[in-house]
Amino acid sequence: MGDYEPSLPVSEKSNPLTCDIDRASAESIVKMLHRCDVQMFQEESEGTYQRLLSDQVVKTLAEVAKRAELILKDPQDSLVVLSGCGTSGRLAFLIAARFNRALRQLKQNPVYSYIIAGGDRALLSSQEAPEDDPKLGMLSLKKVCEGKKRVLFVGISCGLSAPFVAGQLDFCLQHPEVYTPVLIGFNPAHQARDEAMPGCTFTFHSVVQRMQEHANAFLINPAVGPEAISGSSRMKGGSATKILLEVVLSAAQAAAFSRTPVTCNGIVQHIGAHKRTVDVTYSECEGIAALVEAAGRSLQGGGCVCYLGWGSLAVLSLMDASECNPTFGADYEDVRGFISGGYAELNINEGSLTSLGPDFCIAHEDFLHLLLPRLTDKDTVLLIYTHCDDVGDVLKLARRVREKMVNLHAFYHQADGDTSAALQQVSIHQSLFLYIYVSIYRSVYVFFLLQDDINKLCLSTLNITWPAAAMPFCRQNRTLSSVSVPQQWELSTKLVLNAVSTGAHILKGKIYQNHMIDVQVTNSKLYRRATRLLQRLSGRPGPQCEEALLKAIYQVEELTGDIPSCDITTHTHKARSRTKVVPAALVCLLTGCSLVEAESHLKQRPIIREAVEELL
Ligand code: F1P
Repeated sequence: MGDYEPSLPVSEKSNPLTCDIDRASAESIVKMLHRCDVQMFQEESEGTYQRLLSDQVVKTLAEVAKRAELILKDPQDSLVVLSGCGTSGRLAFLIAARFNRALRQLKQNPVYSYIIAGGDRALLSSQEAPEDDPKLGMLSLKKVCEGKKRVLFVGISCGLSAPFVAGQLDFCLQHPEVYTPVLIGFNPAHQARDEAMPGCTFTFHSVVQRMQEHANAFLINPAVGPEAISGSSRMKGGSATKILLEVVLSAAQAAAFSRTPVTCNGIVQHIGAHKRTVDVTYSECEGIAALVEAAGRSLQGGGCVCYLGWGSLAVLSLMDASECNPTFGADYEDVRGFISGGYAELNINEGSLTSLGPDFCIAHEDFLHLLLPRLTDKDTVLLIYTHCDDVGDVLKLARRVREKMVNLHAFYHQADGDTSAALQQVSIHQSLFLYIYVSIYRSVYVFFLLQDDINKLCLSTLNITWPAAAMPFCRQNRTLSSVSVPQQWELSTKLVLNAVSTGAHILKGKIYQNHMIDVQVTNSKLYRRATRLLQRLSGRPGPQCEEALLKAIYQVEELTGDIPSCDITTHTHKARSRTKVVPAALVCLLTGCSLVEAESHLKQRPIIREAVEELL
């Protein structure tokens, strides 16, 4: 047990800063998350792994930005593809969409494409199994790149572990005349996963080694420290992915269209701006904690949490909600996201997915028809927007919600109100200046009036105020400035929503110390993590833990027939329809009881942390 952590990759280790997060108050949880997120920007010290700001990382970021710049300047038959699984794929979508939008505003053709394992439904729900399929990864890359002569491929796997991404990277390495592969992840290269993959002669580790030897392949793999909840790479892994992609692609766009060459210094500055975003966000610790508490109370009482968002912040809320199922074994109804404008606003490859069922109904209208009639004061509704969104529409929705329930909260981003500071930045003809000044003044005034009405309807309001510079010009800022306002808002929103959903599940008792006990065992990475967790908590040897896990997955008291000889894919497929497998296996290991007894023990004690603690 003692030596199990040193052998783990950074992304799977438990974080000493959060070892008692399961007993912390909402406010302490938020403070711990802040300390963990700050670790992303820690400098490299002797004997430690390279970090976000290490020279080598910054140099590689600059080199990749220059490759992207070449494509932007000569986009004919070229593509930049961003690809990943789970959160990594969702971020690939978010960033590709934003940078394509910026290109369209410049009257350029879009060059960015995204791939997510499991297709577009994985943007909104947990589809963990396709992540294990390297061939599927390779085929989906081939399809997206059909007919292209030059492709910059960015594969993202926070743990340097997803077979889907390994298959794509291997394909790129085999076709260097077309593909330049880039890998983003947050473990040192030697910690890349070295486990055989179905139908492959390579492992993730061997692909990384080949990339290291290849002059035309790039590895961006700073360590960002262990996650606050062990292995929850949606948190820091996701935030750091977002930062890295934005830093590279913003630098490339500025170099291609604003005659601002890519420099290491520019890259360092941009990363520093993201660090400030983290600090500004967590300076509102009390407001975030109020949301964590409200959401926690709802989940504890069997209620749900609904995010109602506008624009790209709504996309982040959809992402956060979709991650609660695999991360905490939550039901899809526990935390749900909705976006103003629905699929038309989301604009995904496969169009509307509403035909897949109610879990894929994501518009505010769907919320009003399907969910609101069922909501009570036990549930929490959170409005998520910025002062650039249609605040009148926010108010309308807030009123509809308040007719039904009181537990309504708001989270919005806004400038610090100093419009003149913003205007000083613009040098234009005076009458036009005056016109803009009056328009801005009027819109700011209207915003404050509407905002005041919204505040009165809400139990709590988290308002993050950002430096005024250029703020009122949000629409223009949705373009190419190196540290654009939407990037700040988005990162800030991601941090807050991750804190809300993680904190709420901690308060619900889903976490023991800083481990997710009720993790879904739906792919090979999660299967291995579950087995390790059982080993750690029970102190029993690995094979015994795996046996207990399999019994819980297959719901049998003895492993008979061909179960032990089946591969992990079969096990994880079976586990998709099962709940509480890891807690049940743990109870069996700790007490020696039967599976039926373990399940009844858990039924009587629905708070998993308490059920486990009682036995430890
Ligand atoms: C991909 C991923 C995570 C998800 C879960 C399963 O991880 O889908 O996004 O939260 O942990 O794995 P990675 O390939 O980016 O390491």
